[in-house]
Amino acid sequence: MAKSTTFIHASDLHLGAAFRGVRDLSPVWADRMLKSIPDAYRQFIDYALTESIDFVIISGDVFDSSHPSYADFCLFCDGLAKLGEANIPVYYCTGNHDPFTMWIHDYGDLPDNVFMFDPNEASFFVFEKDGEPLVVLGGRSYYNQTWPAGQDISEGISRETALRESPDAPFCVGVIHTGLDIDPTRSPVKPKELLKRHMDYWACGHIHHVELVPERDPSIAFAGCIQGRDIHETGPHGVLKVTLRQNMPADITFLPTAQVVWERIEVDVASCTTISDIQEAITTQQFERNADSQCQNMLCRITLTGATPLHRELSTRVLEDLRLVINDRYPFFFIDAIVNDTRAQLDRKALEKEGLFPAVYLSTMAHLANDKTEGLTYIEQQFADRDLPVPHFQRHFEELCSQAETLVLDLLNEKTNK
Ligand SMILES: [Mn+2]
Repeated sequence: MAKSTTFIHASDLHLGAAFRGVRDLSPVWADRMLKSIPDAYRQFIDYALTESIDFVIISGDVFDSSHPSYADFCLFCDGLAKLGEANIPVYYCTGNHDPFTMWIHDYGDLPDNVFMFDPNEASFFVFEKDGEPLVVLGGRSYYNQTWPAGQDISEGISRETALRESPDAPFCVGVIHTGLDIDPTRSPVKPKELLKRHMDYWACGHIHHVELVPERDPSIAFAGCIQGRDIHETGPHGVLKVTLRQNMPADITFLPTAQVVWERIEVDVASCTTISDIQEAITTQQFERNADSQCQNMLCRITLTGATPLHRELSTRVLEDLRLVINDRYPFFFIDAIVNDTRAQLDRKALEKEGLFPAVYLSTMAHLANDKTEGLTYIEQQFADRDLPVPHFQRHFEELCSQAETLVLDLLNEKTNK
């Protein structure tokens, strides 16, 4: 009979992460954020207890700091002990945020059901079910906060080495904390190299969103963090429930754990004629986005876009009032900032017809945007003349030209309207 195994792959719990910045805006939401990581962790443990799994993998960065608080250590251990009572083993590697040297000796031992991979070399554990070996897990922990350049964290972990531990085990799983080829600063590994090792699944940590490689029939997976910590970690966050069956692709299901979801929302206000229309447009978009997010609490940053006659009305004061009014109305949503990226409505045809300065400016810009090489050379020369490093703007050249044109026309327009 074909064998199978089901486990939960979690990573990047970041217990103890501080939510700096939110407290200045709202103590209520700062408290909600502080509770969000412990609650996301409890949700992950609940899944592990209720989803009929064989074991749990945690691929590093359990703690946000290399010196976690004793309270966070106890929180971690309480969850692990619950898994222990249910006979669920946990296979765990440390990451760059919670390296092996820093906390392991100070606070006490982890419960007996927890197996930590060695930071000095590849190490292996065998998971047995009904008295027979089912999975060999091979992994390596971070020893320090940095991984030595030129050393391969996955070295020595392959189907071949894993099966030396237990030749009859049908499944082999790797556990590492790595930037893969996405973040070359953290123990990078080429995906091609990992795929050559013929493991059934690589449970990876470090990238804070779900990433499956290759996209079809993935055997390398990042579970992402369990709770987004700031506006750079938008969207749902959770853990992966993975089922491996012999000669079948891995079956991977996302289980949400985030208690608050961060979102960036662009709201096109071109059709709004009053500030209260804008308020309604923002609220509509908030509800639409929330419907997809599998999480009630949503912290969002709004960017207003589009050409609108209200462009000049949207002062910092008005935007702040708008933010406070909307935040007061819906207790489950919070806007941390409203960014004004709208532009004035300009009648380009009329400007060109007038033949005054704006017309000359528009034709110069059209010429510049058409000849990318000349434009780039000119801009690079301007940076060089000022001894400034040249930023990587080549790919965004057209976008920058359009933004520059809008900005200048806006400024001209403001001057003439004063
Ligand atoms: Mn991390």
